[in-house]
Amino acid sequence: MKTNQYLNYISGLLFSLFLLTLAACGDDDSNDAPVVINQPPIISGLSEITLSPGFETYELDFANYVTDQEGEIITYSVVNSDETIITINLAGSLLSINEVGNPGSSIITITATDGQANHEVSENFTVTVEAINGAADYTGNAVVMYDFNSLPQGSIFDNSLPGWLFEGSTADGEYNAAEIGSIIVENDHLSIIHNVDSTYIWSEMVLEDGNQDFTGKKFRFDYRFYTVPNLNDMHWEDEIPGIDMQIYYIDADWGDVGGGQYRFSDMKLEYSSDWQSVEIPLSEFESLWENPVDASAVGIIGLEIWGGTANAPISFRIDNFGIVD
Ligand SMILES: [Ca+2]
Ligand SMILES: [Ca+2]
Repeated sequence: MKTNQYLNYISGLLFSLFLLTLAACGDDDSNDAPVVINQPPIISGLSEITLSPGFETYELDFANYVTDQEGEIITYSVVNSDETIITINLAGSLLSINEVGNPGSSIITITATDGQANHEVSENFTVTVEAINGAADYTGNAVVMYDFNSLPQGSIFDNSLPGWLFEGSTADGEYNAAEIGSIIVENDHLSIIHNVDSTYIWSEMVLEDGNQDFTGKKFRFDYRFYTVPNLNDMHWEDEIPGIDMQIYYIDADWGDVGGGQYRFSDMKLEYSSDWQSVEIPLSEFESLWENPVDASAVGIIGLEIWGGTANAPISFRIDNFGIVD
């Protein structure tokens, strides 16, 4: 080898070494042993969820929607935007969505991480709880029937219902509708929540045509989601404030003829996420304020609620309220 050839050979060798050094220092994946970068988890496939009333609990396993390149252990956290619509629990990757009882939408934000720095990824999805529909319209022969259809939504203290008279009071006799729990016209039925200490709601339906003969007929209504504290068959006007409700009927002059009352504590209603019907013959009612039980001249029918506290509210829905054959 001549000197020039030798020098060329050496410089070529050095240049090759230089290139190798460059390759080893860079991220160029042309290298035979590419450097693998740990990737954050990927969330995919989550979509909007629509739930019908009465779903109680809906479960979703995030493990089905989150992958990680390295298969590392993923930890999850969630945020729920509206706890008046749903509440949530997270156990590992399993999310439980719990019914509150109100219609509407809440946004859930899931965050997943594989534990590496800056590897938290988030995704939102919306959970919609559909509005609760009233009971099917009553198809029997009704002589007085309030189905609450086609009424404006909102509190009955703000929205007058035709023929209905509503009052509320605290135990000391002061009237303040805003403090008397709520009876809401909601999507063709009434939603009743009574959660204020020592108050009552008195609602009377004054029949347009005066006294009518309801002999042999029945009081009826549909109910759903009925929850109450222990009924104790006492009125707040008694010495100990009590918790109960009653339906009643009376003549237009409150005692000329007579009437009757029937307390919910005697109906022994069960909680139900479906609509249930109650029908009670007027002849089976008890005496109302010492008046004789008599349905031959009825001018007023009513629903009265007393009791319920913030911690133990009376809560239920009611529809198709009236007198039927
Ligand atoms: Ca990873
Ligand atoms: Ca209805």
